Amino acid sequence: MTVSDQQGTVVGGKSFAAVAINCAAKAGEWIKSKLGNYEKLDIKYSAHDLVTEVDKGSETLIKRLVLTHFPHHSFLGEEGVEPGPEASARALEEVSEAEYLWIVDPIDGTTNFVHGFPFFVVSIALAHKGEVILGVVYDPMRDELFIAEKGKGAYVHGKRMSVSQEDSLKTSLIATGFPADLDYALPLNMKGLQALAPQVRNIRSGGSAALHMAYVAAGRLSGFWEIGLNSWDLAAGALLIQESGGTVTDTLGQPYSLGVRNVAASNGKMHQSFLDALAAADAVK
Ligand code: 2AM
Ligand code: CA
Repeated sequence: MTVSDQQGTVVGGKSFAAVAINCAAKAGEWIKSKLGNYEKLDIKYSAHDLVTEVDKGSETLIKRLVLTHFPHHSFLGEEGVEPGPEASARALEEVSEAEYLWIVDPIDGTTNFVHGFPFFVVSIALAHKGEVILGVVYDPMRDELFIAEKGKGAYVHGKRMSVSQEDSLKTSLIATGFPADLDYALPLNMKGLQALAPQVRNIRSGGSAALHMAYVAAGRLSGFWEIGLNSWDLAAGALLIQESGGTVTDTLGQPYSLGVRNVAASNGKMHQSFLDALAAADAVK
């Protein structure tokens, strides 16, 4: 590793953060221009799991830009991996030795994109030896860019973010998702939903895990949980929350790592009640 690498920059080049912002902005603008205007829709895993040529194009754009700046870095993108949890785990395993790994969801919220529901983002994270050090989530419809660097805080519109203050379920606004996996993830998530709905202030489900995570970081949601997600849905958002003073674990309460699929993220203050309620409903695993 060169000295300049340790500082997060390359001689004559851009910082990791500058490249991530550039990628997210370019991909986001392009995606927005394609809203209601794409040609091909493919079914990946089931009719609940969609991909368009815009997902693939966005990933290619980001991958090319990242590798132009950092040719020796590794890249893990949603569209480069076969559907299903086993393939995801294998893909993560294959890059587990990477020193620098970019983890990219070219459109998080593809179903929304397909239907024209304006709640989708580009999510870009960089991990160093398995630990996320940079996270960018960009919402092109609202032109909101959420960014965090490890140890340096998290920002939206250039303003420091912090999580919300609710310290009980009954004052909390939480979010979840409805997973595409109908055998395992959806039924488990529904158990949690059934149990939590009467205990919290209310529940939202916007259809983008990465944007829900960004909203927890920004204090707009008290918490978010979902079963059966992938590393690219969570990596950037997890750092946003941690750097905003919140807590990210799996639904069993284990600390966040790239392999987490069942996530519980919150402002930290209601985290234990959140985990306890999910556990009491037998909705954690
Ligand atoms: P996507 O839009 O990138 O597919 C909504 O519940 C969340 O689940 C979204 O972040 C969505 O990401 C993700 N998701 C959709 N299908 C999935 C699948 N088959 N496995 C894991 N996550 C999925
Ligand atoms: Ca996704």
